[in-house]
Amino acid sequence: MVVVLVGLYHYENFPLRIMHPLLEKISDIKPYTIFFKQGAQNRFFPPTRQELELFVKIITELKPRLVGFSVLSPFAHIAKGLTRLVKINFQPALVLWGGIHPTIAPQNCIREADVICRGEGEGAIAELVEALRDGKPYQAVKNLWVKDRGLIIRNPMRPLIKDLDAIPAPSYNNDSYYFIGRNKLTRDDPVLLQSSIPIETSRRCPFTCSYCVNSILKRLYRELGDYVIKRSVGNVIGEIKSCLNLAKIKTGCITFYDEDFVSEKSWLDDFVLQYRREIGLPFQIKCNPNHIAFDVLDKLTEAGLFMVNIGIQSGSDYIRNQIFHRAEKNKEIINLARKLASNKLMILYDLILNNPYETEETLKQAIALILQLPMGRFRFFSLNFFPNYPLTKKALKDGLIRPKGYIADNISKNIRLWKFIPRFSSDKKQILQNIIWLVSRQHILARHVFARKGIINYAVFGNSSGSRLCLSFLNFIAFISDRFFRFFRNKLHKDMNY
Ligand code: B12
Ligand code: SF4
Repeated sequence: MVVVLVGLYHYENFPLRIMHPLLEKISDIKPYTIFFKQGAQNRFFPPTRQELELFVKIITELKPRLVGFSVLSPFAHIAKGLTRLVKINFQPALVLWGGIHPTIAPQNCIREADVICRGEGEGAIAELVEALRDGKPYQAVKNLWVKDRGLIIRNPMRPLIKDLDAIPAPSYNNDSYYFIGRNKLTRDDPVLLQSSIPIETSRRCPFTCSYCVNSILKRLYRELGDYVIKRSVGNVIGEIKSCLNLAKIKTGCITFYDEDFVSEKSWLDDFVLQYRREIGLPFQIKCNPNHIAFDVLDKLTEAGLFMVNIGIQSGSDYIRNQIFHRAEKNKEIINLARKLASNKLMILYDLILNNPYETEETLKQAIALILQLPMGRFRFFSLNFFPNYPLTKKALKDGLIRPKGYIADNISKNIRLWKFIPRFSSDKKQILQNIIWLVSRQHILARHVFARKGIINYAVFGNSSGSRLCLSFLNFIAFISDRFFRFFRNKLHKDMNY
């Protein structure tokens, strides 16, 4: 029996790369995975006609009994379109949606698919395919919601996986993978040509930021087992080694995608020892500024840590603590960043803009914070409101977003929403955001020319007509430099035809 899994806009896709080898182990099941398009630096282009035709061609050739989509909220609209294509072109296929979007917004998703999976998918998909293969009923499989003769059967959730070592590691270079993108179909795994190997050593995160899925999952999974779990160090090292052994890999480093890499101290001690001895490649991690001890950082630096991604998210303690439900203060962020710089580590700062809760005052605090931070790269995210997140509920209650304005379909239709783009405007908040973009994006120029000469402080914090004029000048510079860089970037992406 053929099963086709479909991933959207991300070739790396851990969940499908784990589920695919898991399905391979089940007798008489032949899985294929279509990785449908790749996002490019926070930009997601709609599918082209050729790409949709390629998708249909694969589905009609493979004739699957089950097509399982992995769906994040921003791509629900794309999943809906592809589901329709499956239904039109190969009717016998049962369509299953799994992933974060069906987990947090099941009511919306069951309208589109025959079956949805809430929460972890490994156990549920294995039971579902076995039932389909044997012609047995699947209506009672835990974690699944099933449409059955006009009714929706909502099954309870199963316990969380206790032992991550017991499930397959993500698989690469598989003969049954298809990659659709840039109007072409390729069979060679593009992830193996990247300069970095993506690795995840754990699931989930102990925190509950109001704009993050953990705030929902922690509640949903309350009775179902340990929330944050880690693979054993040996298992992780084994995965890295097998990736390194794959012929095509031209890797220079490892990227650990864990939401909070440093969550377990004894695990880290063991990791440092084994990683240094057996792998030794430079690696990067993400961490919560409030959650990493300096001695841990020293050990990781010795083991090869070269870059740390920290979430600042706002320059205001009030927004960060009260609105985003994150505990750290500016003081702690500055201390951590200085420690990272003193360890000679590269820093990648994350900042969320276009947040309706920010005020002129809090945006000025962000500029003051950025000017105190050691040099680093910044990534800007435009705040998006995902279904049922605590921040979304609050913003709806506070009248800052409209019930129809934030839904996932709209998110995916508006590709620009993902990026913060400086706009020429006389609105003071927009101007201050443009200056934040200028100070951090063009960190070096801004630091060495504008900040050193006190121009930024004069423009942002002064109250004279001279400072207002200066602010307008910086606003103009931000706008022009964005247009300048965007012209070349767009040209590059157009040429690459994502
Ligand atoms: C790591 C990560 C990334 C990595 C991905 C690395 C990789 N190699 O896959 C990077 C940095 C590239 C990334 C990018 C993005 N991410 Co991200 N990311 C995560 C993170 C932290 C972990 C995801 C993960 O790998 N979990 C481990 C896997 C095994 O678990 P899982 O994905 O939940 O899958 C399980 C179940 O959901 C289910 N399942 C999943 N798919 C399917 C399919 C079927 C058929 C079935 C039955 C079950 C099933 O079974 C899986 C195994 O049990 C999550 C936060 C989180 N805790 O989910 C955010 C998260 C998924 N990201 C998010 C976002 C918004 C993005 C971006 C759009 C950000 C951007 N602006 O660019 C892009 C989109 C990329 C894309 N097209 O997928 C949001 C999605 C919000 C939402 N409501 O959908 C999340 C939830 C964070 C948040 N803000 O809440 N991300
Ligand atoms: S620290 Fe990061 S991963 Fe953890 S809840 Fe907050 S935003 Fe989500």
